[in-house]
Order: sequence, then structure tokens, then C-alpha cells
Amino acid sequence: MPPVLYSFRRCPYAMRARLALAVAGQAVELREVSLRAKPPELLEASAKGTVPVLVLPDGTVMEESLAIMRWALEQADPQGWLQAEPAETEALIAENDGPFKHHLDRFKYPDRYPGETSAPHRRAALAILQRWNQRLAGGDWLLGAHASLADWALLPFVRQFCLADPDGFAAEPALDALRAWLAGFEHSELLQQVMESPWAERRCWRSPRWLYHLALPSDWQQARQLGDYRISTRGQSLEQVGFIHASYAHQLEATHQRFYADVSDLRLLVIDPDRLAAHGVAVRAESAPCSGELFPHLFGPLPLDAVCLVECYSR
Ligand SMILES: N[C@@H](CCC(=O)N[C@@H](CS)C(=O)NCC(=O)O)C(=O)O
Repeated sequence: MPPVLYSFRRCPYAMRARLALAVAGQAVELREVSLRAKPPELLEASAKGTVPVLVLPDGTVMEESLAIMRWALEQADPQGWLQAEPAETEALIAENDGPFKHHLDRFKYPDRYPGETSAPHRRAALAILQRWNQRLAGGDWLLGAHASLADWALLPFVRQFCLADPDGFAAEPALDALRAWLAGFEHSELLQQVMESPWAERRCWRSPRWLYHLALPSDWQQARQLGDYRISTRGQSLEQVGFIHASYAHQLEATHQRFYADVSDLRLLVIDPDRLAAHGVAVRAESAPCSGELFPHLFGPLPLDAVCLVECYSR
């Protein structure tokens, strides 16, 4: 059994963890999560609810991206990322994770910080980037002639700064060495690797603890207007059938094949059984008439707030 990695494709912390795991050649079971609906398995492993989280087969939990990077590189470090001077590495990462990230967030997401303006934070982040640029001008990498942990730990964050305003970043004077360093990262095989499957899934991992229901977009739209969802299965209402059909995660594909294979536009409702219970909606596992396979049945209308996530369904 490989370790389990809870990840979010675009999160820079998760990206740096995936970079180290990939360079170490460490296989993982990747569980892409939605930050809006974190699966109970993630929250049980790490109550703070951030990604990345790595769970080893012996139950050890690592809930900090740097701990995951270091663990991966201790297993295998083919490019010598751990060889740079530790104190300098620490200082650079602390500057990134502290002040740089602080200013980056306030520059990138001004709406999340009422009362703050973006421009001073952009300037403060740029002052840090200019110092890093000076280092890079003296060698190709932050700590000399070889790539090290500090480079890979910082690059996903610098990439975010650039993506927030690519034209502004391109026009900024005194950043030539830093731009070349970032361009190297952008074109690196390692980055491509960790932004694509199997290192980065585009679809969320399906928890065995949640329930799943495929819905026609028009039915879901109507539910949003009415305040609850009352369709049992395709073309049949809760009133007609007496319950709402649902699937466990491992049954979803077969359910799709049986009833919705000809529908191109579908929604997947991800249902939290705890929230159903809070609304007094009973769920019973009952056998399908032909196969005897047990499926979850919901006895009552599905309240909107028991739907923790709605996705476009793709197989
Ligand atoms: N110190 C943590 C920070 C991880 C972190 O903040 N990740 C963000 C995503 S980029 C997160 O999970 N946020 C929780 C949320 O948005 O609910 C680490 O290095 O792993």
C-alpha cells in the first residue's frame, strides 16, 4: 500500500510536496480534494484541514508541505536537493512562507482582505523578489550552482505571483535572473508531471463515506429554486418511488452506465450522510431487485445543505 496524499492541484504547498515526491520517485495514492468539501478521511487524519497531508501505511501523518518534501527526499534524493546549506535553506523558506506569502495573498486576492489595498502588498512582495533575483544573478539557483530544496519550495509561490499579473511581472525591471529561473521551472518536466494525472487529478477523490446521486442539470436547477431535491432517479419522483436512489462511491460508474450513458451533461451531487441525519432524513442500504446489491436509499427530500459538492460528472 503506498502512502496516501491529500492534495489540491493548484495549491502551491501541495505542488511543492508533489514535486519532491515525484523527484524521489515515491508512489502515492493521490486524493485530489475540494477545499470547499474536505472528505472526512482528510479531517480525521489532520484536523487543521489544510493540504497537503501525507498518511503513511503505518498511520504516520505529515500535515506540513515541508515535512512531506523532507520525508520524500530522505527516501531518495537523486538530484541532491538536500545538499544545500541548511540555515540558508531555512531562512529562504521562512521568508517565502512568512512575508512573501502574506503580501502575495493580499496582492492576489484583495477581495478577501477588506480595508487593504493591493498595490502596497505587490510592492512589498516585489522587494523580496528583487533580493531573490540578486541571489539568482550570482548563480543559476538560489543557493549556488545546483537546484536545492529552497528553489522547489519557493517556485510554486513565485509562479502564483507571476500568474496574478503576467504583464506587470514581465515589465518589472531588475527581475531578469528571477524570470529566467521561473521560465526554467515552467518548462520543466517535473512541473508538467505534477500538474497532470496521476500526480494531479482534475476530478475530486470520491470518499467511501459520502453518498452520490447523478442528476439532470434541469432537476438540480429546480431543486435550487424549491429549496430541496425530490427526484428519485431519471424520470421518477420521490413521491412515485418512495425514496431517492443513490450510490456509494464504488457504484457510481455502473449506475452511470445503466441509467445515464446517453446523457452528456450531468451533475454529480455529493451528499454528506451526517447532514442528512441532522435533517432527520433516514438512509437505508437496500438491495436492488435483480442483483441484490445494496444501494443507499434516502427516505425524504434531499435538503440542499446536505449536498456538500456539485460537480459536472465525467467518468
Ligand atoms: N503550512 C501548510 C499550509 C498549507 C495550506 O495553507 N494549504 C491551503 C491550500 S493552498 C489550504 O489547505 N487551505 C485550507 C482551506 O482553504 O480551507 C503547509 O505547508 O502544508
